[in-house]
Amino acid sequence: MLFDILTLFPAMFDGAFTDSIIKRAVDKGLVSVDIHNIRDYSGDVKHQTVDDYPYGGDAGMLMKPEPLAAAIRAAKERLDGRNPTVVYLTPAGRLLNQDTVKELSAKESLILLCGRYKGIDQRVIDSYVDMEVSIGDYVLSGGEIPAMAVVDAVTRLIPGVLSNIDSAETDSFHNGLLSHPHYTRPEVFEGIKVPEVLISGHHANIRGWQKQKSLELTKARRPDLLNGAGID
Ligand code: 6GU
Repeated sequence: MLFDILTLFPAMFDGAFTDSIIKRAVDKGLVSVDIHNIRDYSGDVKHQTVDDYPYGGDAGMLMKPEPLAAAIRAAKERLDGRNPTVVYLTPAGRLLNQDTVKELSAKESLILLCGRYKGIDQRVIDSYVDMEVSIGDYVLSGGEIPAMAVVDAVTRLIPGVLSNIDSAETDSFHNGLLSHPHYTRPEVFEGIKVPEVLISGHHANIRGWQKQKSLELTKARRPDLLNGAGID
């Protein structure tokens, strides 16, 4: 998977992918992450202007269309033959969930467009963007943190990235449910004992307990997920 990230704040990505799993994926050549500054495509050599006032007189600034279009065209040239999908990170986008992450992980390459200010000119969305994605119902200052979330979540699903130890199988959402509670040593911590079944050595009972806890937790916290998991 090739990620090409277009942003006005490339420095925000410094250190973002030096975490063990993403770094290992990059080192193994399973993914590559390329960061580009949209300002480099402003064409306005003197001022490098990338924003302007909105028509209609709303408060705040918008990202101008020309630098964005030039930055996307350049990214498409870099990814020529790799069939890039252009994803614009915006609170107005489709809410990112594990199904969308799976869909994105099947692509050959992704161009992640990070917005700032009040957003971008609609014509860029209409002409250049394939998918709009939001990471939740709250407002962030820009698409950079959402782009990092997309890179992380998508990379984890690329074959060969996760070892058995960090297997996706015990992750929340893997089977559409939240993960059951987890325990490690010591057996008694601040007077609280690890559930007996987990130290019983009885694998069928352990699996049964985990499944039941996973269902209970999902029912209590995220009942909306149960329909998606085919359980009521
Ligand atoms: Cl993708 N962008 C911004 N600016 N805020 C968000 C978001 C995206 N997703 C949730 N909040």
